[in-house]
Amino acid sequence: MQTETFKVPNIKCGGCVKAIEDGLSALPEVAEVSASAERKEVVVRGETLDRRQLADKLAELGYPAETGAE
Ligand SMILES: [Cu+2]
Repeated sequence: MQTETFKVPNIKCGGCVKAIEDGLSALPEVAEVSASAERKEVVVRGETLDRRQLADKLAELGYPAETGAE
């Protein structure tokens, strides 16, 4: 299992958390998504994750990740 963590500054509330968790969970390679409004962080687990694809999806959902945060 692979883990990718993203810093996402504009997670503001539970609605944002749900939108991100639902949006990323829709990707077939994603097994688990945990978003936190408190930490402004999204943790994704799955097999063969493509970090760029996940970042693109976050941006598409309206929650762009900070670049450079590995
Ligand atoms: Cu929100």
